[in-house]
Formats: sequence, structure tokens, C-alpha cells
Amino acid sequence: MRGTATIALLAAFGFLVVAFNPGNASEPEQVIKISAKKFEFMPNQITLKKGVPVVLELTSEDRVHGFNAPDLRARTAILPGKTTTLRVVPEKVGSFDFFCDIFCGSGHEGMNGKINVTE
Ligand SMILES: [Cu+2]
Repeated sequence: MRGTATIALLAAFGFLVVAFNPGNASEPEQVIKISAKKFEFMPNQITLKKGVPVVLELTSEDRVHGFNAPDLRARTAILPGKTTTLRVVPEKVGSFDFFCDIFCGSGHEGMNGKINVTE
């Protein structure tokens, strides 16, 4: 019985150590929702801070689209009915294009936006 109590106590203590570890107390990463449809992204202008990670939550209102920001090495397909997440850590300041890279119809070439990365 005593052994069981000791193990339970150790388990509880271990949980406390994990729960209060300062390493887990960091700010949650910013989430930016982007929706895609023929032939635009909403929003199509995004401002990020250099070195600060963000999570993009990508959804599609109609069909399969692509999201590609080559300068940020960020690319994924966006499937309808599903949320696709993409973590981005901007490494340089500037204005970078993103665009749909899965052909989606006659307005596909104009389906793009800008990511501005500030200091
Ligand atoms: Cu497209």
C-alpha cells in the first residue's frame, strides 16, 4: 500500500513539474486565418514581424487551391472542408508575394497577396 502511495505522489509531483515548467509558459503563437476562393485570398495583405513565428490557418470556400510564399519557404495545398495549418517564421524584412499555385480557373493568375515583414 505504501509503495502505491509513493508512486502516486511521485506521479503527482511529476505532473506539477511539467505543468509549471517555465519553458511551457511562453506566449501562444499568433494565428492568422486566411480563406481562399476563386480567385482571391482573404486577407490578401498580411503583416508579420521578423523572427516571430505565426501559424497560418488556411481554408478554402470552394475547391483546391495552393498557398505558396517562396521567399518565406511556405507552401501547402488548401483543401475544401479542412483547415490546413502552416507555421511560418519570417527571417527577413521586406515585402513578399504569395500566390495560388494550383490551377483553379481563368482568374488563377491573379490570385495572390503580399506578406509584409517588419523589424
Ligand atoms: Cu489557383
